[in-house]
Amino acid sequence: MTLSDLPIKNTETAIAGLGMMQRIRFLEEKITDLRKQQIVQGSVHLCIGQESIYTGAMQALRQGDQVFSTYRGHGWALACGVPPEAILAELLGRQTGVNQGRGGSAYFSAADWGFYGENSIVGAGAPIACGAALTNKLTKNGAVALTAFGDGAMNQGAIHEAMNFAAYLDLPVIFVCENNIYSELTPIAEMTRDTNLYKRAQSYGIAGMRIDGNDLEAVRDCVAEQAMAAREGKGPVLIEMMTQRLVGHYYGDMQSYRPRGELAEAKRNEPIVRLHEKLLAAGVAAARLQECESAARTAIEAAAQQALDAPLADTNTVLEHLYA
Ligand SMILES: Cc1ncc(C[n+]2csc(CCOP(=O)(O)OP(=O)(O)O)c2C)c(N)n1
Repeated sequence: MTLSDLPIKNTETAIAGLGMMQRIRFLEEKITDLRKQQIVQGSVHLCIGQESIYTGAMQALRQGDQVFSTYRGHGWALACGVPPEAILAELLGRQTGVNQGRGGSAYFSAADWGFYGENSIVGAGAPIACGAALTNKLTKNGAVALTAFGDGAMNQGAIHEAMNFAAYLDLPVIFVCENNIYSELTPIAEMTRDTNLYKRAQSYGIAGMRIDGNDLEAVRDCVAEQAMAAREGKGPVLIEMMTQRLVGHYYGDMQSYRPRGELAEAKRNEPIVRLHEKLLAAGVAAARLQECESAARTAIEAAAQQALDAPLADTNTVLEHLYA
């Protein structure tokens, strides 16, 4: 028996988690739809299939903690509490967007909700998270910084520098590697000799572990335990969360690099279906779960309408917030 086969521990928290995962899924599907119609423009990276990572981690963190994601960050933002209408308005270039349309899909931030931002430079969020964690340590504010990145990013110099720096100074950083087994279109197994990425933690003298990232409770429990350790001054940790994206690397990616059958297998293991089945097995009524799904769908539909009805960003303000 693995951790993922264990029965649900806390039904109400799991139902809340299911609702958040569904909101993320419907948000991403809505964005896909808007991108298809070219109402949303430009590059879009979706996190469909990886929702349990954001939801589980944010069920474990607390107010005041800081999150740094990659360009695949809509799910992190929503799980941090950023309102969906503000995320959608951002992607639609509306005045009501979290950054009034300046950030778009891949570069927005919402510090009021602890979401310190996306970053399209692979690996670049990790050193910035170290800066936040250094502040946390020096001011003794009790907060932890979580930085998330992909398996491909593990081969970036910035990640190495950040882990070494955080380890040496015992900084409260949770390094989350969302291992979806591809870096853009290249499998991780074709880029590195040992694909057990969590083992690299040992060389920095910090704890490292691999967990099932598609299991909401496994993610929540692991992040909760590691956040507590970090708050106690025990330093950083590397958590490798195994997952799969169920869509292309970016919108429009035909995924011809995937071996036959891989996607079908990934769909059988996807986090929303798995949690749904677990909750039914735990005796939760199907009608309750149906209500949960309908509420998520209605919330995202309403948010999209609100965002579409909002005025476009004011181009006269384009030079605001520039420092040079
Ligand atoms: C420094 C840098 N190098 C290359 C790129 C181009 N690039 C964009 S996404 C990506 C793949 C990253 O893969 P991974 O870290 O596994 O994250 P995932 O996209 O799977 O979430 C690459 C190489 C970039 N944006 N930044």
